[in-house]
Amino acid sequence: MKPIRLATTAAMALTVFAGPAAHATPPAQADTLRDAAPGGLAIGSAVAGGGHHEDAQYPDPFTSDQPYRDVLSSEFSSLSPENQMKWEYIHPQRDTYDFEAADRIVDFAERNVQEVRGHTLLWHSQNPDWLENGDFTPEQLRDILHEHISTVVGRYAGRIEQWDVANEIFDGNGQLRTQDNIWIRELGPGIIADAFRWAHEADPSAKLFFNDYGVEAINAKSDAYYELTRQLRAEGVPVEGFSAQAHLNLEDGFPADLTRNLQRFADLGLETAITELDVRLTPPESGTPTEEQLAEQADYYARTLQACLRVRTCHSFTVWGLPDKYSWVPSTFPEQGAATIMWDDFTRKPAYHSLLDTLAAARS
Ligand code: 9MR
Repeated sequence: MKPIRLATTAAMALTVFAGPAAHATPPAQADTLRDAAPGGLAIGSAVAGGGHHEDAQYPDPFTSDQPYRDVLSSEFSSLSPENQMKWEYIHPQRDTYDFEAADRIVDFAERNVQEVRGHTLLWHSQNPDWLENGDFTPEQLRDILHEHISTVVGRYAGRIEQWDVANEIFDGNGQLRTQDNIWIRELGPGIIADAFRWAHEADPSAKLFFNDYGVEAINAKSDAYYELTRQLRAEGVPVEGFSAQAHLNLEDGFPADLTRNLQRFADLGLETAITELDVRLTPPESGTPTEEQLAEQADYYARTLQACLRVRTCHSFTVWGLPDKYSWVPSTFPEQGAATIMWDDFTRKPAYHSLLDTLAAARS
């Protein structure tokens, strides 16, 4: 599914039916991110639900907040379930799958001509207790993972553009998570290749990704991905993408070599993507970010988008949710927040405008 091409077709049809007068008037500046994006670049958002929302005052924004749904459909051409396809939600008991929330998102995306990024299949976190504490033999665990991947990827075959097959498998030093990742600990690193093979069998059309945070720059962790993807591809394993989540923090500085880093993966023949962008900051005591913070945040958003625009294989650029009230950030970093591109009433922050302007500039 290529929604952007459809959008272009719709725009062309409009020009045709608008008659000669339309040619005299320059096309209006696109006013949403999805309309402003150049052809071939999907602009996405995470869809809130599950996870930290469970204990928040907003139980399920996706089913209860119509203005939120309107923003998701009007602004974005790609959606990523923030939690709804993770093991603990989609596979709550060994013999039970719960596809309700995930189906809702995929159906919504289809109605609104949006791509979907599937997230995620092999991860150390948000696994159900029955799995983590199940005392399974290695053979049983292998069968469980195989069945899960075949079932979940197979259910949405042809409807999901990109899958985060393996999420966050390396630590900050570029070492495989051999302790906290149940799959790698119990089955060894070879299970990673199998996960990609099984996903490919279940949906040959989906692009299969490694996805992680802290890999925006060239560093030990992104080097580890570079080596692993090179090796797996040489062995014929269907690894097709590398994505940087991009959970940025004004206090950490901007990863200035982001373009160069994505480019080296593109040079290996991989798709690249930005999958979970947000830019957190520590507001002053009033709780409201300063003008300077908002301007700097806008600059981080724009520079991340520019990096994606510069790399030929970067076809997907996703922000990790909005508005601030639905962001995961304050539940994890209590002093920080204001990380998204919209205020709580869905009005646009400077960061939103910087994305829109960057897209408009890329098109012209
Ligand atoms: O945003 C997600 C939040 O609602 C969950 O509580 C949290 C649990 O780990 O996961 C968050 O999403 C993470 C994503 O799945 C993987 N990359 C890091 C994201 C932020 O923690």
